[in-house]
Amino acid sequence: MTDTTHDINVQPKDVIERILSMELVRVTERAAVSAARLRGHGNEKAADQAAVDAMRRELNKLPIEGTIVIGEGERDEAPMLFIGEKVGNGRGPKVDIAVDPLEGTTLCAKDMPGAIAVMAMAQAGSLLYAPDVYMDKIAIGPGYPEGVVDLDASPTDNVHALAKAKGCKPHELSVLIMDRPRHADLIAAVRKTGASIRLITDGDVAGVIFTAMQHETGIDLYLGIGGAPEGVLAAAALRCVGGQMQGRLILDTPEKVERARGMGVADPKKKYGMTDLANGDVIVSATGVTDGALLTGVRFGKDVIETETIVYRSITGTVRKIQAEHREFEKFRLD
Ligand code: VTB
Ligand code: MG
Ligand code: MG
Repeated sequence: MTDTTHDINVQPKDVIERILSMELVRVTERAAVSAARLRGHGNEKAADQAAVDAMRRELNKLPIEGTIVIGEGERDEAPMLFIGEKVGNGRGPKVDIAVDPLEGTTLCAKDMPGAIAVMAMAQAGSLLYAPDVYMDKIAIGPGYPEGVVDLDASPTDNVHALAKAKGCKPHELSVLIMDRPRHADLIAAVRKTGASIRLITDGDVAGVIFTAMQHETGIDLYLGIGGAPEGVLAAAALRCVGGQMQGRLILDTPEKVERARGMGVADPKKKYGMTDLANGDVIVSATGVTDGALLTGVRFGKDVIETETIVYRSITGTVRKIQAEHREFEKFRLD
């Protein structure tokens, strides 16, 4: 590969074939179309299963020796592309793969905004190998001094520090938080600063990415606890566009600590920076299932299926939106 790099931390030998970007687009397109057929049918599991099956089938066509390092887990009893599963045809580079075939199963089942099919790929050993537990996260978009916010600072301090760095008042900032009872104290603390809060019911991969699209979304800061797989996927995307993110696994039972240890997590309290979560040359692809601020959902026409996909590549910082019209429907059949 001879691509110039905008990321000085990545060595040429660690660059993965850029042609794989297009292959990832195909994978998330097909997962999204399969899930979207079950959009609005009130059945999370069926939609998730359809996305998983389509994603696995497409992944296994790729010229890679892939390992799923971030997959579905026991937490939501999802039908899994499980952690450790080998994917690809085995004739290509060794890569780590993080997937969420249907990020926002409830959003899809209820046809609410923001369901996506998403995956990331990087050279083997580059993505955090973590169990499907919760993760405490903080994220901001590009353009701020390193360390301006910190996972271990109070929400109050973070809001004030960010406002100062942006040159505005706290009440001019907008913070995105998942609407959960576990965030009652966090929400109260942020409200006290005067900042605005956008609550989302689900979908914090996009929620984190929104901080890097401030001019479109209005979101300055992401705070709170969501899934760890979603944390790694979001970090991978944020790596490509700049921004800052930190995360900490929530290993609140001895059993979770053990599980994480088995996957190489020596320090259960470790605070992960963005490159601890996703390192090296990362490619991320996401296709809209339902309409959302990041992506338009799948459209089923009489003779055409339309999809919208965003694909990120860290080594060059290139972001592409790919609008596709599919006229061969056979490729979406799952049998
Ligand atoms: C989180 C979040 C995801 O599901 O995993 C959430 O990261 C589940 O959290 O974006 P709860 O157990 O609190 O419902 C999503 O919202 C969608 O997968
Ligand atoms: Mg999922
Ligand atoms: Mg998810």
